[in-house]
Amino acid sequence: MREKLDLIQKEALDNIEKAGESNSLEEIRVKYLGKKGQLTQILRGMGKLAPEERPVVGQLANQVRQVIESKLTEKGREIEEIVLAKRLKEESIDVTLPGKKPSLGKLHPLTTVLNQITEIFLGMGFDVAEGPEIELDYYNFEALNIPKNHPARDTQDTFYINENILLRTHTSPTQIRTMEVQEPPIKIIVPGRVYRSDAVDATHSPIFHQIEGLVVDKNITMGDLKGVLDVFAKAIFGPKTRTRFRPHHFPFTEPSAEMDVSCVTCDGQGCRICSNTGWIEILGAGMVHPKVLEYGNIDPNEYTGFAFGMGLDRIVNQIYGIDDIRLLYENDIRFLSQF
Ligand code: 2NM
Repeated sequence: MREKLDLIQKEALDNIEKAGESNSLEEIRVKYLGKKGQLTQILRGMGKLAPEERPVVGQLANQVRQVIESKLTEKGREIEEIVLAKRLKEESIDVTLPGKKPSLGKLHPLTTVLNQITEIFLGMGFDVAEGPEIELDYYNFEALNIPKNHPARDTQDTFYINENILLRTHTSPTQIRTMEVQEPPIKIIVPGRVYRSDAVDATHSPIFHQIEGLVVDKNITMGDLKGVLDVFAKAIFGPKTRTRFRPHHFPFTEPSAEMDVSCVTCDGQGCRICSNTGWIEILGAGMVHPKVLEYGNIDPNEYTGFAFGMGLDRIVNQIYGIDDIRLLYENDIRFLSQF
């Protein structure tokens, strides 16, 4: 029995010494000290021993148990330390390495300039109105006093969906819709996408962006029009900017005008951009035609109004010195990330 216990102890210590990880230590513990373990079996079998032998063998067996247990604990700590050291080595972080910079997104130049223009008009008390891009012929043409045979209605310019429905060619239909539902005073700008059946080149795109504006109240005059648009021009192009108004014709305004600003690039000295004139045409405007007010359910004997419209794309190109409208629509990140 003694020899058997000696053998168990020796074999157990041997196995513990060779154990590599805590998992196999647990196996060893079960094998010798567990419920069905070798040492436990011996203690159970003690009943068969002579009474005087029992305490001796019992003491010895307990000694063996203690030796195995303390060896298991010792080896367990050893393995823990090794595993920890290994982890610390593997997971060490070099805090002196440079960080990885996430690349930040940017606003498209069209969005940046639209935001600036919107802020300028909000500052003058305007609201922003928006409307559908798919419009009725009635709102896009009829209510704007564009007669049936007007060249602007030509299928060459307009994307028709059917006889009555089209892609809006300007944002003015939203002005009519606003007049229909809102009593004056009305003071809105209407930014948005518009569509014209143009071949793509450096200055044309079938989709482009407009900002139009409408002011209707009692006693609105051409002086209000000129004042608002001059303030706008100086705010967006810089305080030294000069403006001039030339007579023009639009079916929906009377009288009508175009506004030029002193060339942003040469400050009016004359350059390639302004074809040596010192001026850049920036928008169309005029006093809202009485018939158009009537289409909007507004009495032209009681109210007058002015309206204007400008192409956002051209203004963006002026500000950033871009000479090809296509660059605004190709979404080439190398181009866009410059702004
Ligand atoms: C322009 C030029 C002049 C304009 C007129 C209206 C409305 F609906 F009130 F009659 N909206 N926009 C207008 C006037 C637009 O764009 C070059």
